[in-house]
Amino acid sequence: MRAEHRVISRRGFLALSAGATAAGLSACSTTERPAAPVRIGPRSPQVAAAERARRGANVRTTAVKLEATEHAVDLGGTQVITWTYGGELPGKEIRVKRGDVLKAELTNALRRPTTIHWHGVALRNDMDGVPVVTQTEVEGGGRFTYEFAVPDAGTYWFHPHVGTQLDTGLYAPLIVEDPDDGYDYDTELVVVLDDWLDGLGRDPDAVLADLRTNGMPMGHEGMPGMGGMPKSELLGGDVGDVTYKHMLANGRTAAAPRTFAAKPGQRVRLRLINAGADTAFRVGVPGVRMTVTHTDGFPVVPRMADTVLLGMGERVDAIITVPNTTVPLLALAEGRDSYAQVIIQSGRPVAAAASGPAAKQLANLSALTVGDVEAAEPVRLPDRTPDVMHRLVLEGPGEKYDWTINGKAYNPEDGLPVRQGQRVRLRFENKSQMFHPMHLHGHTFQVAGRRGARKDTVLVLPGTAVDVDFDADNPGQWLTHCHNVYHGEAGMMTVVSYEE
Ligand SMILES: [Cu+2]
Repeated sequence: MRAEHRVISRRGFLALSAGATAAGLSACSTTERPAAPVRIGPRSPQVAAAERARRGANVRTTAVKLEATEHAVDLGGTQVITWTYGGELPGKEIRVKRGDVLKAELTNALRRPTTIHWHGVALRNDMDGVPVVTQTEVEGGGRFTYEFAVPDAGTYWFHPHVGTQLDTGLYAPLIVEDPDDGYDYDTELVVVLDDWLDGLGRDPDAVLADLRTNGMPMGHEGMPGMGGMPKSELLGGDVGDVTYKHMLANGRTAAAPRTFAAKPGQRVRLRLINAGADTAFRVGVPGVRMTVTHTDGFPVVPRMADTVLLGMGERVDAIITVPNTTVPLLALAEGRDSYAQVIIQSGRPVAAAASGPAAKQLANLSALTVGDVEAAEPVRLPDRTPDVMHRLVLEGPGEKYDWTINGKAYNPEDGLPVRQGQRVRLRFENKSQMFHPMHLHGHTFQVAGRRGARKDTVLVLPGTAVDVDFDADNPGQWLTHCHNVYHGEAGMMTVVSYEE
């Protein structure tokens, strides 16, 4: 059966790398076989047609230039050399309006290949930034222009999809405004959260190599007292695989945070983005309740919350009313006894170090998770029985830190076949002892169950299964994977493959 799905479309699916081609083409070189399904590749007419349908008559184009470049950045008293977009950490925010075309010209000034993935955006497949599957990598010194219509408003972000580059400084927010969204707020605060190790004696590639060489001795095999990673009740098991020196909010450590000037009574729309590689964050403002309005860019039935939990890749929008004293917005690295912060200054200045006790208290408050929220009525998927269901059994870590889906490590030639027009259900079944934030490219699914939230990244806790439904309305080849960059690189990725 599987061989039938290994066929490479003659209609322009990208040439695979030499090793992959040998395996893939041998399967379709036998002409006697019955006609095998043909993949709808990134350069197919179906992808072009979907893009035409997204573009209005007088569409506005926003043009930006992005340079991926090695640069020194100041984490707040700690200087590191890392990889950045334009020398800034996070990279400069891109802001467009719903329906705009974004034209982003990437110059790769790194000595290594890279790409950009536009996380969460239902964009044309050939601009999705996945090596082999949607484009060839942009070599060091090379350029690539990403150009696509942005159909949905919301809080998005972008990052590379090559190796462990996500765990460097290559990330930035992409905010898509909807002028008519009707939300009541005065100002916005975009907060990008990150776990940081690069430039402090370890780089992400070395961390992955170490995990691969030595396996995963810590925590996962249930060896309490062996110096393993801590566990979190909220995450249902291990909190991560990697220890980090710093947690960052908008590029700064908790000891030297950024300050956001606000006035008492102002309503602030928080746009929270977890750009971490291995860390879930629990976010809140002590003494101030939040009204959660969006998950992964899409509106939800508003919910009050003390804190919200964000897995890697997830975003939450929430509105707060600024109190008349200066307060920190705290992002606790879930289960790790460390945090990042942004100071919301509406009164007298307060020392950054003063947040410590508040962080401890915040950890004891309730946390809102995606299971608790419902999609807002206008974005609910119509009731429909799925036409196709794919199970994705998530397992790991193997002896050499292998993380697998259905027993296999990532191979871009394998795929979960779907057809345009189908209602598709993915069932993520986590049989490991660590949570996996499972991300689907190019679509915003609905967490199944009663009116579940629309999302593109969903936390799947150990020993649980999560069903997500989406309408197959964006043809192409789309990665679905764990947004723990180490799990993804160690195999926990596969392709949702539109076929003719
Ligand atoms: Cu994972």
